Amino acid sequence: MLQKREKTIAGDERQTLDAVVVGAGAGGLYALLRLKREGRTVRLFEAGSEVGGTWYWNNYPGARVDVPSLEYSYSFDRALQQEWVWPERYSAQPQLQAYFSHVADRYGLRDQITFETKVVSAEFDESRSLWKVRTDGGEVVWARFFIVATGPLSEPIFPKIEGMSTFKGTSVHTGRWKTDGADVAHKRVGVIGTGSSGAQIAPELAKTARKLHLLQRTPAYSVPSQNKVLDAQEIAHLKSNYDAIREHARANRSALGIDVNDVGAFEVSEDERQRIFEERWQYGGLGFTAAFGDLYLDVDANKTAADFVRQKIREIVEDADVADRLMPDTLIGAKRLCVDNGYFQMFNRDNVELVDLRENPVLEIDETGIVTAQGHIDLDVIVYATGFDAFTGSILKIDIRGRGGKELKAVWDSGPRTYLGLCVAGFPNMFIVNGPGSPAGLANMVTLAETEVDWIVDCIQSIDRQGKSEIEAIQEKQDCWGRTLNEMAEQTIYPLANSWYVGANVPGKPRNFMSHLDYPEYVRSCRASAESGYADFRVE
Ligand code: NA7
Repeated sequence: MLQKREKTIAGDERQTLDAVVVGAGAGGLYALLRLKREGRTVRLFEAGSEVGGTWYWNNYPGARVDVPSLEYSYSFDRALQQEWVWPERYSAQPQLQAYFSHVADRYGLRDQITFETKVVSAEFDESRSLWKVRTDGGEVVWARFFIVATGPLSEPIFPKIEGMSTFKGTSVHTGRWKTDGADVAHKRVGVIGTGSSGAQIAPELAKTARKLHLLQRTPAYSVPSQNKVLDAQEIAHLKSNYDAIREHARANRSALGIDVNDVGAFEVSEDERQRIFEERWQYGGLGFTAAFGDLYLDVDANKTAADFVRQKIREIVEDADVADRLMPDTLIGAKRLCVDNGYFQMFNRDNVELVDLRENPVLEIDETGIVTAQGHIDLDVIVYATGFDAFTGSILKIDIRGRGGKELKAVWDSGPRTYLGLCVAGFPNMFIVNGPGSPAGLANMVTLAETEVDWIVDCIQSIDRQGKSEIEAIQEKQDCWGRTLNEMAEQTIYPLANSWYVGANVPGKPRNFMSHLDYPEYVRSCRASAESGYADFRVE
């Protein structure tokens, strides 16, 4: 599609693009690539100064993907798959960043990317069926399609603690390490948070810090990654089976090559159950909670896995009091399971101290550290590993206005509502990648990004072939999609935890389970929509 130039009422000439994409992470990059291949005019705006999204911002020590790298990578080009070498089973952030950078170079994507630029607003002009997109640099661009690929875990949240701003040392959020990073060698460090980020960064910082205090509000379940360097033979073997690896992954709810054991936890003897858990623990990674088919469905079954991990913590942590305080008492997996590289082992170091915030809450932060009920912790660095305003945070930072000037923020007042996780009623020609209502957060995010972007680009192509100008989600279909998501979630343990999956980590955020739980089923729904010629949408 050639770039159109038109005269505005005021007589100035302006460009109308086919699409504006926001975010140069896995989803945004692939959207740009696909649209370019279709000959579309596209611009991508990225707040950071490089591509990579999550893997650009989260460059804290110890940052590592928690699913195998061979799977957490694009599949659209077999040549790319074969060329690129993932040296470890679970890649560290620099390798992931290098991969996305390579993709941007290999497919010539950089010319269309404007870095260090945030999209601040996007408004749908109904009279012209165009999105008016404004950046923080004051630039205004018009586009037929507006593609939001800002990532479900990209808007960091900080706790509200009195005196935070008075701290004279270094304060840094794991999700903004890129810009605010800290050198902790020989320093006194406080890490707040025990989710995936806290469990990854703390053991790494503890290696060089003079003293590391880990401030824990809720004890976390964590399983070892059993990460390893892949040798040449292993890499060659995996690559020669790439198609089968992808196919196996795509058949799983998580779009990951996890072998799900369909047997129930109580269908086997106690000894057999322990053997299976041990085997999964030794193998490492998120497959631990796929040891039995009912761990996410049945609270008693879930407890068997939780008990196993609790026993492991007792075995690993030498100080019994510390082990007691590390003991999780919630459901395992209902909050995202941490995958670590020596998290519990870290507590055996002399320079590490666990601060249990349930018995010893934070009162305030002052110039020199953190004041808890039991006294003052002197610190040089405070690391906030306190998570993200998931799914909606980064989308709602943009002032998005759809039909009739309606704000997305207002439409999502009681929680995000989408159709297929891709579109929102009242917001024609807007698409979200890895957004709420899709399997984002629970499925392989790169595979999901490819699935969604392929759907979006095919949809755009189809609209043009049909000679139409707008596609918009239908309210009733969207309501039905929301009910389906809830029904799926209610059969599981997910809604029972105060996790980012339900928005409970952000004070005041309405509680909604925001993800779709079954990637293959999700793909079937998207495919059915496309095969019907988008009959489930309003296309005009
Ligand atoms: P998470 O998983 O949301 O973890 C955030 C952690 O921060 C968690 O342990 C929270 O405790 C803790 N937290 C949050 N606010 C506070 C306050 N006010 N005081 C003390 N502790 C607090 O974020 P991550 O960045 O670790 O991981 C996000 C995802 O990225 C992860 O799931 C992977 O998919 C990759 P809480 O449990 O709420 O008591």
